[in-house]
Amino acid sequence: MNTRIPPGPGAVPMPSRRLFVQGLAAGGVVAGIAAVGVPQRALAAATAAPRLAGAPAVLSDTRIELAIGESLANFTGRTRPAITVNGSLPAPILRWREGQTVDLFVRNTLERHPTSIHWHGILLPANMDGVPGLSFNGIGPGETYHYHFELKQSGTYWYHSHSMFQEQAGLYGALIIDPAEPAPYRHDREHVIMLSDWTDMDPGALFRRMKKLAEHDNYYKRTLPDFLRDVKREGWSAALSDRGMWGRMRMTPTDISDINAHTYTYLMNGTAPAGNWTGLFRSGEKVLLRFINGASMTYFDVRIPGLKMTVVAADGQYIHPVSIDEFRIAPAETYDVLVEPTGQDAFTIFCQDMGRTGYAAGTLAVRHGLQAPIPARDPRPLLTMSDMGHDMGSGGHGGHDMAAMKGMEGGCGASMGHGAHGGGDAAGKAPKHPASERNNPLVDMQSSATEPKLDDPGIGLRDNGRQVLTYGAMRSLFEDPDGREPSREIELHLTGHMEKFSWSFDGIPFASAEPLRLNYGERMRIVLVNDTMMQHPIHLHGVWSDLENAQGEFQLRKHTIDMPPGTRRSYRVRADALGRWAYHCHLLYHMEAGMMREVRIEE
Ligand SMILES: *[C@@H]1O[C@H](CO)[C@@H](O)[C@H](O)[C@H]1NC(C)=O
Ligand SMILES: *[C@@H]1O[C@H](CO)[C@@H](O)[C@H](O)[C@H]1NC(C)=O
Ligand SMILES: *[C@@H]1O[C@H](CO)[C@@H](O)[C@H](O)[C@H]1NC(C)=O
Ligand SMILES: *[C@H]1O[C@H](CO)[C@@H](O)[C@H](O)[C@H]1NC(C)=O
Ligand SMILES: [Cu+2]
Repeated sequence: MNTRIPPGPGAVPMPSRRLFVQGLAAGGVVAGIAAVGVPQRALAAATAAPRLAGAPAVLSDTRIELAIGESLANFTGRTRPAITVNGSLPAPILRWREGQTVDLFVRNTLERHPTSIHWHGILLPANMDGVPGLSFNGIGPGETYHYHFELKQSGTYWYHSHSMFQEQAGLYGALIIDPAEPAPYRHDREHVIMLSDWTDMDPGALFRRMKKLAEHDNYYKRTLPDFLRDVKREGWSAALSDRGMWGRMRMTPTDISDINAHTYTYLMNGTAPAGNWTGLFRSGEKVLLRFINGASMTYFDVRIPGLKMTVVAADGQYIHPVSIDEFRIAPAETYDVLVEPTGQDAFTIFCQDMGRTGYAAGTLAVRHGLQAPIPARDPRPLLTMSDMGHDMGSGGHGGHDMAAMKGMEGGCGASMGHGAHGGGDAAGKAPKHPASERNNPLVDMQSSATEPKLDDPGIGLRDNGRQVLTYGAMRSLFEDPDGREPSREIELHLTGHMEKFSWSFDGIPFASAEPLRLNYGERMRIVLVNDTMMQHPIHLHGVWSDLENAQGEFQLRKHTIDMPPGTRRSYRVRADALGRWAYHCHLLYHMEAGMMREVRIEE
């Protein structure tokens, strides 16, 4: 039986969406709030206030004072509180040079709440990493924390708050480190392109809504008409069994992301689509675009119609150049791409969300005031049983996104035991689930597929006629910097319960989990198995995550490893940084819901 749902004609058409907020052309921070200000009065005053100049856009001193505070932002027509760095959203770009030592004095001017800054992907001492409770106690109101570290790397990174939901409220910025040695490519100019998601809601209230009604933003349930269309195409029995299975798995095929454009306005460099953020070029120039996904919950699919992109770095680290038309960027990832715009005065940088509910967009142009057409969003992708790691083992065909179902344990599996005899070698190994997952009320899914799927472009990007970046297509420009074979292996399962909006590793949420202990100096392997139906970008602080290929060889150095549904991926870690480090899903609300561990590197 074929359980694949073709993404094209079968996809649910986009209803007209009154809720999709394009944002305001001139949206952004409108006023700072003095620490002593009365919020109500400040809110009223903000309507008339001019847009603040904010901090200089790029800060390059090695001794910098940054003030974290509350500002008022108006991205949608409503004035809402935001958390900013020196009144700027995104926070100012920090730009330094490899080998420099920097001193940052971060002052908390918030009235009541502690804050923090984490330097994402930067190798530094544990007490400089900025995670309250692990690295330090956080920065209390009125306090200043002195960050002091040496820059031992180069590339495109970013920084953000690690306190509660402050990242969602605006506390994120780009961090660029110029290399000590010349880059392996040439470029004439560059732009930092920071993508993010903005909500008018109080981020804490949004989290509470997720706990209460996790499917709030996913009301594209398949309806009777869609079902009848399926029947026409596939026949009754296929359509029925497909629908029945989705019901038992408690997920509609259109559940791609937890929160989408019904809640979010997507921003490019702090600008809503209506504001068409513009980066300039001269025809024929080589332009380096440093893409950073600073969103709390949003995967973006990025393309520039009319331009090929050459990816030259991933997560700040050089790779062998790859020429593509489109890439998916997970929260916290960065990609550096080269483009050579020519023949047109303007090109649209189009970044649709993975669920195809909205987009961030901006323009590359020869001068301000130009715009190229904005493409239509792709059809809404539907998850396949294979995406869920629950293929029915139709055997034989299917290629990259087919993984045969093996005997399944646990809830959803029990209802689907149509005895599959996996599709031969492509079937992979049946995973062994940790005992803590069994009979665990916080775990509603277990997977049966165990493929790295490094060559799979991902849900909604397969066979779209464009060349799409995959992890499999990227190789670090250098050999394994450690060289040793891993001496041991830790397997962790990404687990969750959709309706409870409960997320964890191995079914154990952060609050009740023991730290993972690594021995100082060891080279070890982490194997992640995604037992949920969602995609999770997993970030280990303090050390690199050296992704392995399907043969277990070093392939790609990253700081954030994306884990699509239906994948098992492994990476090597050199435990060369003593101390307590955070290890978590970089979807902010998954982390807050418990998908986090402490990693302790000790002698
Ligand atoms: C938000 O900004 C828009 C456009 O600048 C303006 O028309 C609107 O009045 C502002 N809304 C509030 C509540 O300040
Ligand atoms: C945003 O884009 C503008 C225009 O290119 C630039 O001047 C500014 O530095 C950028 N700011 C941030 C925070 O990225
Ligand atoms: C940020 O704001 C603080 C407080 O107003 C100020 O002392 C500091 O110089 C500012 N930093 C920059 C880089 O402008
Ligand atoms: C954005 O595009 C509009 C319409 O083409 C134009 O009026 C506006 O000036 C553009 N903004 C910038 C920053 O180029
Ligand atoms: Cu997650």
